[in-house]
Amino acid sequence: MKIYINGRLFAEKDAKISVFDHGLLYGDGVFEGIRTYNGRVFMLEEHLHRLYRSAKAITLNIPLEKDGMSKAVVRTCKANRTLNGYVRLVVTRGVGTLGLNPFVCSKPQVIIIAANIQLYPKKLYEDGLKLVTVGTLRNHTESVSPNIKSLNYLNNIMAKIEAINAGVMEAIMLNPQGFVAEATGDNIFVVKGDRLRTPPIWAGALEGITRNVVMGLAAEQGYDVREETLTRYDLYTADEVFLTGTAAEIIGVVEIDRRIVGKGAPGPVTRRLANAFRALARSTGVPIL
Ligand code: PXG
Repeated sequence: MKIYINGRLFAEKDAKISVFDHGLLYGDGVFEGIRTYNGRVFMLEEHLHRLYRSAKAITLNIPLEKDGMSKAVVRTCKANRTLNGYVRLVVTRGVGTLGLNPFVCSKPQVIIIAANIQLYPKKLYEDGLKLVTVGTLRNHTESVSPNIKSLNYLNNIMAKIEAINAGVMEAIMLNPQGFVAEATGDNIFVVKGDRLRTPPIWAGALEGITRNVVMGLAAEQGYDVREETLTRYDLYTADEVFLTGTAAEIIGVVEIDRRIVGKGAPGPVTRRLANAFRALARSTGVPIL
């Protein structure tokens, strides 16, 4: 595998970053996870917009314009023939001292890894996911905004640990007001009849790119799609619940806190949207070759 670091492609064994990089020392940096389908980078522009917004929010100056970054992503995918894969784009604060001050760091490091991913097992999509709501709250918007896709994912990792300890794979995180925010690396949707609801951004959800695509597809298909504050009660009493994210795409939820969701299998709305999403993903994006 060839890894991009600051404009150069390195063999995997030579792709190295300093132990004084604040990305490592403090989780000081931002990232994106992007998919390639059928030789195209899916929603690249949207991912880059979010990356630059995250960077701006933490006063990190990315040493490349968006256009240059777009070319770097495509170049890395091409070098690895990542035609159906996963791209991790990371920008760290760079090399600094053993102190928090980010302004002493030399210059941000840009890292791009293009991998041929292992998808979630097919069975998970057929059977659906079991979830629990956990005690770890999503970050308060004025602590670290959930809209910053930062390299510090401890908030989400703590929630994931709780879920795994409870015997399921994924957690639902609530915000400090007790409303549903999102899963640890996915957004959440609730279906009731022909109504689709997802928590608003202010409630602690990352503005997921898959979320936005799914909201558009669902509206096109005639569903009444809206952002709405959701409580655990809304989840327990939904016809269907599903998660959306770059890695998972769309995945049905069949159990939450030991309550069976709907009929206990991924429902028809979930399946219909998942099919529409896959069709779109296969046919759009920035070409790699
Ligand atoms: N919420 C959080 C906290 C996320 O990190 C999403 C929602 C979904 O957003 P997108 O834009 O992907 O629809 C994310 C995205 C990984 C991985 O390797 C995580 C994400 C994306 C890609 C890979 O765990 N998180």
